[in-house]
Amino acid sequence: MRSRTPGAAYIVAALIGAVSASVLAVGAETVSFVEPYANVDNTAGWSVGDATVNLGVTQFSILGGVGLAQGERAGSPATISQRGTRGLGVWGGSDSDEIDAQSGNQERITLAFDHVVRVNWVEIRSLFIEPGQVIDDTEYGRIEFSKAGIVVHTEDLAGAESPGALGSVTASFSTPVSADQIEFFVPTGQPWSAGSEFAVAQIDVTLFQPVTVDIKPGSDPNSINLGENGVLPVAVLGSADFDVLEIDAETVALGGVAVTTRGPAKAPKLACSYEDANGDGYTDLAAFFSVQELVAIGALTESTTELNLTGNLTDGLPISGMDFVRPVPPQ
Ligand SMILES: [Ca+2]
Ligand SMILES: [Ca+2]
Ligand SMILES: [Ca+2]
Ligand SMILES: [Ca+2]
Repeated sequence: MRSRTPGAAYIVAALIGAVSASVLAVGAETVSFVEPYANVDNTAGWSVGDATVNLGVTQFSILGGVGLAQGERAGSPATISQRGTRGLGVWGGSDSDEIDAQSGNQERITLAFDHVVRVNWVEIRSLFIEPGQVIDDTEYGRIEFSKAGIVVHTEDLAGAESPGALGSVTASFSTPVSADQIEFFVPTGQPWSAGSEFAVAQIDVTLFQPVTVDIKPGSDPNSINLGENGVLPVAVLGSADFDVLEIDAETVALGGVAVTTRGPAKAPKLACSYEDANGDGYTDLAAFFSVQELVAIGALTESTTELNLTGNLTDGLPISGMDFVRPVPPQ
């Protein structure tokens, strides 16, 4: 077996159909809206140090286009502000450098992703202990995580530090939250709404699960006769850290070709099974693909050197892995 985990340039291309030059590390990614900035696609004109700037836009892209940061006030797009020591806010309102909800005009920063990601932790700043609040001296803020438009997790965060300090509050999750949207706001109609304002500092997300793929298990090199009318067996290997039962087999594809089917035409079943393909004691997903389907769409030609396997886990997080192949011309 020769396999390796994919570079993120590949996964970005596979997920959004774009050829991207972005280079993202595999695994968890921190997006930072405070200095030093990270995984923001364009920081031209951004704050230096403690200065507050009006970014002059209502949205911008992050993570090589996988995510979009959006500003909103009272349900309409609003210009985003940014401060090097605090992060994102919505320009205007009671505090131009933060998200607030004065006069019922609720401001909101939304981070929307084009697929489900796992959110590992979130940091917001400027939730201070501030004398003179309505119910007590604490500032509050809410974070809502949603998937396909349904809220799946809510975090209410309260102030922890005195004005003048950083006022940083981090929410981390023992089980990361699977979501495709994160919304930051101060809920209206709460006794503590007035005077509560905060900024979005950083998030840490996992964009996809790298998987180890073995094309033609037990064989290397992975020679494939381009005239072959049969199927190509491919194993996605399980491990102590990865249970292949988490994979939604319906979504698995190799080179863009879905798992082939078998059985009666009226009741076809996916050609896959769970077995220990490499004998290491961990269950693997064995899936079968039609060689001629791979040839027909041009995924497998005489010059192909590797094939990519994609799919989703049952929670929607994408998987990605690849293995090398050695095509043999039809004989
Ligand atoms: Ca504001
Ligand atoms: Ca504040
Ligand atoms: Ca092999
Ligand atoms: Ca195994």
